Amino acid sequence: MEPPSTNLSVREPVVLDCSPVPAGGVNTDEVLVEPYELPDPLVFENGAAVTRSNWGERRTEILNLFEDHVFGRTPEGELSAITEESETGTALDGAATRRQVRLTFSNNDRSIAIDVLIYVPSSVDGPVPVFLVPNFDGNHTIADDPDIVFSAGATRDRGGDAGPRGSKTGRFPLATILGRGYGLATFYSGDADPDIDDGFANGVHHLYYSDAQTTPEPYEWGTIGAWAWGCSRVLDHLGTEQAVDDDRVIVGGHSRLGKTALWAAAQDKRFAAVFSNNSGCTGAALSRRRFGENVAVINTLFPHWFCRNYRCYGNDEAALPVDQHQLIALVAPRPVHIASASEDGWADPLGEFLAAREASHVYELLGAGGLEREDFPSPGEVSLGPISYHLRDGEHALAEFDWVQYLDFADNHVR
Ligand code: GTR
Repeated sequence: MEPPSTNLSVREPVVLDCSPVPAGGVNTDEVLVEPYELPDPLVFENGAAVTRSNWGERRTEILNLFEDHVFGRTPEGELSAITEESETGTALDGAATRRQVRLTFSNNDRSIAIDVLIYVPSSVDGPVPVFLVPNFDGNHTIADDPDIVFSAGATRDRGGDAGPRGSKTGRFPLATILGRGYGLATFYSGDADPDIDDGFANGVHHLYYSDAQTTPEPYEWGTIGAWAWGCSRVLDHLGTEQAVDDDRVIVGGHSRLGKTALWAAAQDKRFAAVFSNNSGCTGAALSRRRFGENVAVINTLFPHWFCRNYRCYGNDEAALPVDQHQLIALVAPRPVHIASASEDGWADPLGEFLAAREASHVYELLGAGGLEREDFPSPGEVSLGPISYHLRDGEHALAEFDWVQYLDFADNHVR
């Protein structure tokens, strides 16, 4: 049997008709996980076998399924864009150069601005590899530094009070990252689209609406799609920064932004690698396990994150045409690091590990290796293969321990 044609220009809209189910129970007992069968990334939807030479077509097929049923399609086309420098200075007692730029995008009589905060180590000659890691709470929260421009978007999204400077320094151990010779770029995810179920009133969606459109179609992007789009726009900008090696940008994120990082790297092959920290449901964790947060729950709590079609799979994960090991596989053969925390049952650590293991089949087909262990690790154990995995001891968090593993991973696979 021949692989199907995957011509993007002739794709029909996909509009599912269902009554979304309300959030039901949540299982956190491994014994109660029911048997499931995963969709095989190495078999086309029409049953044809996937080979190394036709993986590109299967990749497109899987990507299209994630677009139409999970994250929504990201619109194509460039917006009118302006870049303004906000500030350049030194940071970390001279160990780093800090740059801040504002990217403004306009269309349909609307505009949005993404403030980008970039650090590069002063001690390194030449362009450096950079971690691009968006933040939840505003750029001013990642370090206690009065020169960081307050995120205006965070002020808007939090009723006028964007919170104190430096409240999230634990998630961004700058001295550790820069001391290892890497740069860090970050932006407030709400600059691309606020994390609020408000009918997409303030984000990038409006800029792409066609005539008279007022909301995304059921198969069009939600907020995670907008955050991933923001990652790609910041990558565009990093390509203009002389101190940055834009062939070695590792996109990463924690939790909802860990889901985003995987979706960004899946869509945009310019990202050299990705880390996804405690990303859980619709991130790295297998949906069919229904352990911890599940599809009905996530669509009830965060209806704006995904495309509307995804709501049809609440309590019906077996009907999903994809599962999350295939999201990881979309990154192949680029290096990917998945991480869990031992007390983070909501994100299903075992489901994250199993997805990484299942994605290995695609990496192996492409000759890239894969996850280098079969058994679920004990807390503190790290496996640094082309698909890396670690299980940190403790709660849902992005901690210094996690960063040290991501830096080792980058040393091994990106540098
Ligand atoms: C939780 C959500 C998770 C995860 C997390 C986070 O409330 O249920 O899917 O994304 O938030 O982003 O911190």
